[in-house]
Amino acid sequence: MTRGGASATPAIGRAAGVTAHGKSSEGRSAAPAERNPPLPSAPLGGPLGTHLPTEVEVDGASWADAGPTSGAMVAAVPAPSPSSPPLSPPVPPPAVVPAPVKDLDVVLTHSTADFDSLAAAVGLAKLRGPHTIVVCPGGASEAVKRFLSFHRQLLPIVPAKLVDPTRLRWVGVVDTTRLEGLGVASSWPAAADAVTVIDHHVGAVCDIVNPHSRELVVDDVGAVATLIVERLRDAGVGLTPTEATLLALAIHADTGSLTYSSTTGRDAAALAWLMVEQDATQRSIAEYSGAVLSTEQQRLLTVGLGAVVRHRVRGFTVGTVRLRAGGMVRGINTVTTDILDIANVDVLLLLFINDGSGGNGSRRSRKRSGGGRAASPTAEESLRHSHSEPKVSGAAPHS
Ligand SMILES: [Mn+2]
Repeated sequence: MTRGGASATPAIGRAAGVTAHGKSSEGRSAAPAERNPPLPSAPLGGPLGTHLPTEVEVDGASWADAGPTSGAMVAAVPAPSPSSPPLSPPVPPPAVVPAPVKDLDVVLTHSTADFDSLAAAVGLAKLRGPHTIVVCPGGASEAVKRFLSFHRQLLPIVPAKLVDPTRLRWVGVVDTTRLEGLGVASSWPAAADAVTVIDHHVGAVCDIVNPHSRELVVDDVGAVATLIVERLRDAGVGLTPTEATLLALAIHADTGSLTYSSTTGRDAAALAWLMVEQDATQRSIAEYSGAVLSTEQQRLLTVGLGAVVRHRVRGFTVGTVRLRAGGMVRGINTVTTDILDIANVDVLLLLFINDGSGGNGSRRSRKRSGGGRAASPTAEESLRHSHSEPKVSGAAPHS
């Protein structure tokens, strides 16, 4: 029997009821329960969720009619008279079944969480309820780390190592449909009772599965945060300024402040709602948004997005693009990652041609090519001195 998405909570409730029965029977009916032989253990042998329907069959109609509480059940069983044949024995409470406690609802970002993934995760957790936590299973981008250094305590973010996967009841995944994007948490969706995947990369194959229930939502909008904002708005959920700002940042980041060709009117409407109806802070948005790309990075990003050629290779969408500049460009890796994210391809091969006509000596420039966003000169300085991190600008996992 396949159980639907609503199975998790009822299953927990049923398990709790069974436990309550066992406890309450200690006083009045402990002795009869001991006299009666236990039922064959077959119906109880399966994992939680599979034994429950069988239990209903064993109990029969009179138990169902008696209601859920143990008191009602005890009262409903007529007292045996000496002449009557023995009743079918009251079913001893299966309180000894060590039902795993499934009480964790978790939303996952993808690895190296960007603003869109983090914001959508925070928003989806808000929709689910205050008990829901957010896990970034593979770290976060530099810009997101900067934002979190000030705002983490206001968001329900929990380190992955503190989560016990056996307790997962529901897992939400945002901004990716690929298991490989979930890093150390890639086994979590299958371990939960239900999974919800929400993404905006149309055409990507979803390999995130769950044996019980999977809800998959993929819609063609500029930012997945837009899909979450629409749900929050429709549900009448009010946001904190931090949440509203984060969601606005996500829409700014993934739509190039509503300029990329992937932008839709829904992105603009969602951003407007965050600014007008909620308390998104414009100053914070300006501080953390895509304005930190240098002019040259912005130019290459715009040119690159328009020049991506798509190829279908063994089920994957491979994008190729050639960019040319008159000298080395700082943070070309950031441009590459942005193109990969926004162009909706699984793999991106980017060829950057340095015409050499620029003023920068190539040796000196190469040393600097590990820099990220241009507006962080201190970070770039430290990169020059600390380590020369190899940058893979040709291919990166889909996110
Ligand atoms: Mn996105």
